[in-house]
Amino acid sequence: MKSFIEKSNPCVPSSGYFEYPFNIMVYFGIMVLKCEYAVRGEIASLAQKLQQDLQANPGSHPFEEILYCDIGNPQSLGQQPITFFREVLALCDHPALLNKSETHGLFSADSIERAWQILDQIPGRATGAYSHSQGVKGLRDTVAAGIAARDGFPADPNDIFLTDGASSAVHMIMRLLIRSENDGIFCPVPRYPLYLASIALHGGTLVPYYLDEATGWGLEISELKNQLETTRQKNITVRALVVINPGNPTGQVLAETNQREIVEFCDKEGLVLLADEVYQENIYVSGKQFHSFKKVSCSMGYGDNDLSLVSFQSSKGYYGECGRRCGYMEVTGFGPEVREQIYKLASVNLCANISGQILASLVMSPPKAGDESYESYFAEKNGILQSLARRAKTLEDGLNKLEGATCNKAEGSMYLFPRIRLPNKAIKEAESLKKAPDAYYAARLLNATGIVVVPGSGFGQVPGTWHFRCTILPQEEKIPTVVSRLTEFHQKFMDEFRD
Ligand code: DCS
Repeated sequence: MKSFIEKSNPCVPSSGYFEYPFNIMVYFGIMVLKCEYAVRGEIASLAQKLQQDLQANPGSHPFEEILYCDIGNPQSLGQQPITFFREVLALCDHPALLNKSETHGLFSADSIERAWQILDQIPGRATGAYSHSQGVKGLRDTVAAGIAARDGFPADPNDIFLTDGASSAVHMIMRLLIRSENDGIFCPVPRYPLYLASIALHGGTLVPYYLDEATGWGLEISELKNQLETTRQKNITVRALVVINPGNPTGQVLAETNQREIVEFCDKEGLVLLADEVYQENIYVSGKQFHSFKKVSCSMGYGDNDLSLVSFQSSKGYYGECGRRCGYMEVTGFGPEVREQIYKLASVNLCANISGQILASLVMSPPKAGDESYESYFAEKNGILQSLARRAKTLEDGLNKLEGATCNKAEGSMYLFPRIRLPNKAIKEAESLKKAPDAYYAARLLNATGIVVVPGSGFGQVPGTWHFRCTILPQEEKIPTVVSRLTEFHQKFMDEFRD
């Protein structure tokens, strides 16, 4: 039987994109073909294959286990969920437990109380039913109250859209903003690949602005101005600016003064500010603090009609509930006609999953002083964050000791993004294999050590520079092994290709 692709009709007119085989173009949208997502790329597939090899044939590779440093997925590497979150989720999903006397010995009093509150907010107390497309109103009230408590400025539940992770919120906004390939979205380089993928899927143009590695991945307004001017000359209308704070893959935390400049720039140039703040609680260095763009713009006196701002939050955070697909976006500074269109887009998906919606409300309103869970909640949270800070430091120090490598601090988020200076011979070898040099390095590293990282080329980087992204997430006791295996591999690699 012929495959799906082989059955394609060769008579379909060409769209002018010659980089894809003609028969593939016939069946798949060009936006899909142009979409790339490096985090689940070639290296991830190789890791999966090696994992299967090790299971089927222990001893078949020079390492016993795969050390995943590629994806920001803390619970897949053994991080334990926050007890309070899970208790409330379990009780909401199985309310019959609330009427059992044993439950009071097993669950904390505040998780029982919170579960009742949440169930009362959900029509029919049914967590298996669709909700309002923007999310359950009572849960949005809680999220808005949490934002107001965080920022010291009011938040309106009608501005909150609960979503299946931050990704679906980002797609929704790209769909809204992009009308044609003449619409551009400013994105940092390097940046998390979701933005490249989503802009491609929606047929727009990614307009890069470069973060300055030499100043700890600084975001310079002069760079934004230059890139904006160049882009306008190409007849591209830049509609929005994406800022990822804390950064992925770069790990930097923006200073408030810098954020003020960014707000002013967006205001002056009429850009929508897309603030990706999914790592807002993952901060590891004293002297750095997270400030939401909502707070910064409010403190500058910007009112609702002065700046169009969308802020994204997610189930990632320090709690690492990635698979729960919880998220929200807070949408301010748009007129009612635009809001109506956003609501329409949300309705096309019917609603976000209810567990994720509940989790969003818990993340933004954790236990308070006096609640039974208060102390254990903070002990769990601080335990995770302190361990991540130690892991980040050990890895950063190890990476900075590699020949020719330099690595900025992970001030926040979950990643380090070291620059590696590869010998010319290694670059030539990679090119002869039609691979980006950092992808070649990452594949060699994986085959030799079982360590999985993501090549820098998937995030964008200054041409001619090479990097990789390494998460700080392997269990703390495994971090020394990651450092020692990486160090040994790197030295051998450099020696092999020394000019
Ligand atoms: N924004 C940033 C900066 C991210 O890092 C991620 C996920 C998302 C949005 C999407 O989050 P949701 O899970 O809420 O959709 N980060 C990916 C990464 O870099 N590794 O794992 C996932």
